[in-house]
Amino acid sequence: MTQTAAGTAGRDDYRDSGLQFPADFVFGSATASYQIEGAASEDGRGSSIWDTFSHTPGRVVNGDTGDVADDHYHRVEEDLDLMKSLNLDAYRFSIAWPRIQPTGRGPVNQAGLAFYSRLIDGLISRGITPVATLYHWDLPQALEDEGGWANRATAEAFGDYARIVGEAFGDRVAVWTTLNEPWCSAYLGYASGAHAPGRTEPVAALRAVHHLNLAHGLAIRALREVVTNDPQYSVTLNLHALRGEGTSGPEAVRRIDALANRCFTGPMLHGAYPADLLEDTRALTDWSFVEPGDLETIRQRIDILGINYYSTTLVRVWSGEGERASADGHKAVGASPWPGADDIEFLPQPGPYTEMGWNIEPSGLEELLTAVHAEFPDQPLMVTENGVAFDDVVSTDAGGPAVHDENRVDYLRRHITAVHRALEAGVDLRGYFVWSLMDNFEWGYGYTKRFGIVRVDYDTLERLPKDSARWYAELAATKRIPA
Ligand code: GCO
Repeated sequence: MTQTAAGTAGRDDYRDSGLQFPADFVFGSATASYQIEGAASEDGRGSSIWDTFSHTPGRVVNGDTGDVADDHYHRVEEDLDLMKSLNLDAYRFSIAWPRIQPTGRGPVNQAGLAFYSRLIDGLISRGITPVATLYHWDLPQALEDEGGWANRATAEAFGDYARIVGEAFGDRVAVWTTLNEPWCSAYLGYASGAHAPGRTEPVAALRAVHHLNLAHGLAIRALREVVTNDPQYSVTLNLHALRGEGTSGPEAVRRIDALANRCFTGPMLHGAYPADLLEDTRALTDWSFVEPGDLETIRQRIDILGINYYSTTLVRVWSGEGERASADGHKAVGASPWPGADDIEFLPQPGPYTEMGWNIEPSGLEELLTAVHAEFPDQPLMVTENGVAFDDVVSTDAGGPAVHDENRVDYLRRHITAVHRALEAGVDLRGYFVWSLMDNFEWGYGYTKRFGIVRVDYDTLERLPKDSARWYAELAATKRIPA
């Protein structure tokens, strides 16, 4: 996961067309429950940490909440038809734990199960493969009240929840993903406070790392016991594509690689936390919350490692002079998300930039995939998120309103070219999911950032496929990068 300083940047611009993907390569799109569903207090859904957080003044831009979001809960049939019209091979969605167990434990809310059952059946009947994520950040608030992910019992509750969902859908889901981006759950939720539950406790963040890892292992174990089809198991990580600056670059990369990447891949795929991670964080914790047997539980064979990629991260060790650079783009507002790494600088990177302020660097994706493949040669990979927020403009054409988002098409073309290059380099890569199917609630940024290939008008909730959606639909149908 560690990249060299210069990388392949500048080799060329990655703007290829006509590249052909294998016939069985999956092109899908991804969403998450809290970002699109709305219906936050309907049909017995319990409250999640994101309900609490978004309803707390000052936490989310404009005070936006997911109360209505894209109203997907009520428009699921229309959205399924939309997916079909975009020729998607697969759809990656997440299940809201508080819809299934309103307080995170105990009785099952049948109406919650019924909603996802309809969604899954609707996908299958349209020939779209269901890829279900068990946790995309909407922890039941009742579990946070007991300590949240800093608390071991949350991982155990997650195993029970996985079993319930596995019993309900374990005859139909093709790919199970335990967690989405546990890095964000742990570090943004418990260290920087930029995400729910908004805590700024570095030690709690490291405990959360471990309990999320444990939750992953417990969930796969529970699923394996109850499913009746032959699904693939996976987890999705936002592995950081790191680059080092100057002579301290390699040391800074090693430190952040341990906190960002190897703290998950270590226990999940090698069966141990990296020694240097334990050493680097020694002043904060002795990691005695890792109990005997945990590492065996966490290390489960997975069929797919999901990787989310948006941009690169440039680091060096702070010299101690002047102001410490903290241009850590990935949603890191608030306190530092990096426990024990206060001396690491996050440097501004060359543009162009997206509306999130993230640098656009397709070579980072190619390098990341190649590096992960080199470390885990037998592990099939999937890009489970990649995409871009831009300030879209609705133009009124003769044929009606349209969004001519050439910039998004360009971003997708360049990153899908990078994916193709990784494939050619021998990486065992099975698919690519664009983030996102439609504009949605972008966490701390509320509705101000539009990642969709389909526009959502937040007044009328109407869906309008952008030009990028048409481009992507052609790619999905032909498996060839359109001109
Ligand atoms: C993530 C999440 C998505 C985000 C997307 C854009 O990567 O943070 O999986 O929920 O919306 O990444 O920030």
